[in-house]
Amino acid sequence: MCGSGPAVMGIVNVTPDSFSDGGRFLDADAAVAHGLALVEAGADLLDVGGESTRPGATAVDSVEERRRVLPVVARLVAEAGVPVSIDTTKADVAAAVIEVGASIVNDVTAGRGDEAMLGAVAAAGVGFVAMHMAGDPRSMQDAPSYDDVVREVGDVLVERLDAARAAGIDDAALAADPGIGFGKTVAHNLTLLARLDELIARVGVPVLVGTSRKRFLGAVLRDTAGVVGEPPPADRDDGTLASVVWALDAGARIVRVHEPRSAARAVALLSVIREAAA
Ligand code: PMM
Repeated sequence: MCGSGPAVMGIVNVTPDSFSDGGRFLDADAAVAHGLALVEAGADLLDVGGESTRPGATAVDSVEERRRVLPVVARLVAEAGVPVSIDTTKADVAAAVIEVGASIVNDVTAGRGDEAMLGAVAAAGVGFVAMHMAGDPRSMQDAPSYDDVVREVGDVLVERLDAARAAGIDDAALAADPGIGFGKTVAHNLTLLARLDELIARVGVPVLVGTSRKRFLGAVLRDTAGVVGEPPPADRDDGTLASVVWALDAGARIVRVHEPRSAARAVALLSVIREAAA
């Protein structure tokens, strides 16, 4: 699914309740304009979502989810000039959106949420991002617990990638994602980032990392580096950038962000530094 260098995935949430940008792009025109602005700012691909996965979010039925995302994906496929991914856990939503041109399915349940998902992706021959989540968005932050978070997240990802291959998805179409913030404490998220190189070596497919504006950044920044209190999501882009640079340096192939300009510049700069080092 990946080209030669790392790619920046811009986030387009067509939802009333996403943690960072909920309600801002619920209208299709606003969502399309936002997607185009993300590409202008440096996004190499776009990820469109119609159901919030934030902790405690309520589920959306597939009729409403399709109503939100279909017109936005169709127009972005026509106008944005970059691949468009659909962030969904439902096979019928994925199939409908693939019909209008989406070329990647990003599933936060890695195919566990809908037993028809892997078959639908295989039949369409599109890319598939398998993300790790412990539990579901309603319960995942209740009391996350692991003996060794990197090993256990790796075990699940390896199992889901095997299931995807068994369903007929091409190896070259796969990516894996540790699911930062999905059933993890602040310490679990930091450990996953600290040992990202180990996880990347283990899963053997390109790895996508999504830290953008997430709560663990607010928690880490609270009362450090001159920050008093926990900065809200909109004030976490500098923390996001630090984590993006770390993830890229560890070998992440896709970073999923709300603000692609600084991430795209970090990709370019890291590539020049690597060339100078070679
Ligand atoms: N995070 C969110 C939603 N979808 N998909 C992948 N693959 N990885 C993530 O980390 C991820 C995701 C939550 O963030 P948002 O509500 O701002 O989209």
